Amino acid sequence: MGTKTYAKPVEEKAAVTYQGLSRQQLIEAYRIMYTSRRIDDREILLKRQQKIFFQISGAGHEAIGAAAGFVLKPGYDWFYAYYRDRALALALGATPYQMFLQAVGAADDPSSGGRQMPSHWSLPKLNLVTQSSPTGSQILQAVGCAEAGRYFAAHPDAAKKASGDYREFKDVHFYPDEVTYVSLGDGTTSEGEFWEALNTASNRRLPLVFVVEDNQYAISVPVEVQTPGGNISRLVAGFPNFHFEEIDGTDPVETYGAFVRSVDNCRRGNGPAFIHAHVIRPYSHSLSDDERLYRPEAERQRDAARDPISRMQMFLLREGILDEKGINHLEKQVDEELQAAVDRALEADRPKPQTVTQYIYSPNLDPTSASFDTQPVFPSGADGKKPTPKTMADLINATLRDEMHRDERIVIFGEDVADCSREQYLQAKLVKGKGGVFKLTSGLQYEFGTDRVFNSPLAEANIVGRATGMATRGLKPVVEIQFFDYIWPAMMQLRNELPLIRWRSNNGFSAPAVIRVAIGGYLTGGAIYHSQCGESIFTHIPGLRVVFPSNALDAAGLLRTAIRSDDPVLFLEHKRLYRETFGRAPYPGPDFMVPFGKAKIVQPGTDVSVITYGAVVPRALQAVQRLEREHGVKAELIDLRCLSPFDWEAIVASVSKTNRAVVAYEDCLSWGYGAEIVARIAAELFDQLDAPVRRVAAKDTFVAYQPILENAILPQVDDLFRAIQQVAEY
Ligand SMILES: Cc1ncc(C[n+]2csc(CCOP(=O)(O)OP(=O)(O)O)c2C)c(N)n1
Ligand SMILES: [Mg+2]
Repeated sequence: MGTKTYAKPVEEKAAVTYQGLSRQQLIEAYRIMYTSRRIDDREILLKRQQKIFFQISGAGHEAIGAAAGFVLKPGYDWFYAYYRDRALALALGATPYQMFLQAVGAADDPSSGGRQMPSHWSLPKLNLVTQSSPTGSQILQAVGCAEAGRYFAAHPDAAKKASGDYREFKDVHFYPDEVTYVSLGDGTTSEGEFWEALNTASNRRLPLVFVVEDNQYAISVPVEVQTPGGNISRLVAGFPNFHFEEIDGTDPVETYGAFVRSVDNCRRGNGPAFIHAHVIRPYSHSLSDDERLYRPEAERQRDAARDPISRMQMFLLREGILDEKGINHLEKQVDEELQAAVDRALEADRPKPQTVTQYIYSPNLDPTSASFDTQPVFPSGADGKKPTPKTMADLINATLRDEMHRDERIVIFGEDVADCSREQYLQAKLVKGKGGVFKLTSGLQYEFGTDRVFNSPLAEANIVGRATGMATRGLKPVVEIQFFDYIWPAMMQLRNELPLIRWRSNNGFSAPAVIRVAIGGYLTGGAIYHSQCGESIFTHIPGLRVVFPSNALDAAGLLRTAIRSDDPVLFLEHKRLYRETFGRAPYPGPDFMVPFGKAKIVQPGTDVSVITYGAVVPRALQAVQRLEREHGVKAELIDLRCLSPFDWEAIVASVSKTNRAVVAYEDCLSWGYGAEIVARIAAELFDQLDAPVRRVAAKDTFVAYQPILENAILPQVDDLFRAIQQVAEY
């Protein structure tokens, strides 16, 4: 281990340091490592006694945490630490008691209030950011976190508090030379998001330390199955701008040296670092795994010989840093502390069942409230004439522009959203710039600069993962997914990360980012992969607000609400409506907002309620107008505008009046968004109904290219007309 000074007499050794670590620090390192291991042992016992419900250990990985803890600063640097980083959490300041509180699922578990498994760290004061269980989903968020620190350093005013929106509840702190730590296992390097993160860290030279804790196994799968050639260092060596280290991660002294060099490199702004630490996994993967099923005894013995706890103990003895008595004393102290912590945790209050819905959304800012309900202020037109109506695309662009002026925390990125990544072309006025495939972000990079509006790599998880990390730090990313059809690579982030940050950390962290997505069909030629809907997949996710405007004015008002809100929002923009004549409006001014969860009565009526949203709204309007003309049926047309939350009260009011309902949507009929509305109507308004509730939606197939097929698949005016008529006349 470390510098070989053991031949020297004891007196001389007092002054000797070990790669810069003092003898006192080495004792401290041992205390942390031993504590970490003993917590695992205690938890294993507790699990066997059925006093806790899950256990995963940091055994074999302790030296990394102890070493990193001497180099990185809690509350200053940022930490995305995976489940084997118990020693790191201790080194940063987490207490054994806090860990046992999580293990028993106590109300006062500071990481999650009993919501997450043990070893899923979240301690806001330490900048230890809430972790989840999917392997690898932390890495892109760490990239976003590092980017946020850099952004605030360049835009310090953006960090200031402001009232009237999410900023009131989102304190920002940053340091110009801060570093973000992210760790993962050898198996996790197989996840695509790992490579997407390397890409951006490298390209942007981010102050980010990747730590791969290579224990040779991902549950039962050995490293050579994950990593061609068996060594991740060799594979990543080609990434530019990195500082690389490959070390024995069971040796705290060697590991410390690697961290000193890596972190120094990051703090100087040279770029990211990659520490590949070879460690061991002396216990099975978790208590649900028995490694003897796939690892022979001899291999396990080889690992055991490298156990960092016993090696460190031997090292301290050999170096004369602690004698046997000293070691025994330290261990006894730790064991007593742990016993007391376990006893207290077992007695601690458990969470109350009625708290389960707390912190799904911001407890501070309610986007359905009256403060988000403001009146439009239209410009006066030239020569006293009415102002020119603008398209939905125009108004979204104008809203983004005004909000960017108002709030310097807003950054915009995505595929093709910049005017021109080679900004010298823009500066020399050689090109006009692109600004999005639908031009929704046109001119924004030109006006606000490349650090506020920029292109991402062609990688959707990259976009959403980074946005999540940025939003956790207090930025307001308003990112774009170019086509809904391609949102799926980001699904892990959208289903398991962004909307869960607040709930799973028991309000310790939040990530109110806005994801704008171009959605929908009726494009004549859009075909399978440029026409998809699928909003119900996202309204099924608690914690995510889902908005789907049908016209320019609502789009402007709802987008502003989305941006100022304290919750993550999926903002669905129908491509067919971007430039439609239907629903154009003059710009409603820089403070116009539409609250979430408030439907709009597009046309009042008494005979049947038609509940819909998005591009079906103009089609349903045609149908109900024709129905009135030809049959004298007065249908009430309701545009939900916001899908989660949705305006149940408006539906109740309407159906109580008409006693009949049709629910229409563009997506496939079965399991679609309308199913929930119809179920609620059936359950709660049964007594009011004079006819069965009908759904009108797409056929349960894919959207085809040939317009004859597309028309047959997507719901048309005629389909709506017939269904509404039948229900009205039932
Ligand atoms: C995305 C995802 N797939 C599968 C799992 C189940 N799982 C949990 S840990 C693990 C192995 C991780 O191995 P590695 O990255 O080497 O970390 P180690 O546990 O060895 O430290 C697997 C497959 C998961 N949590 N997340
Ligand atoms: Mg592993």
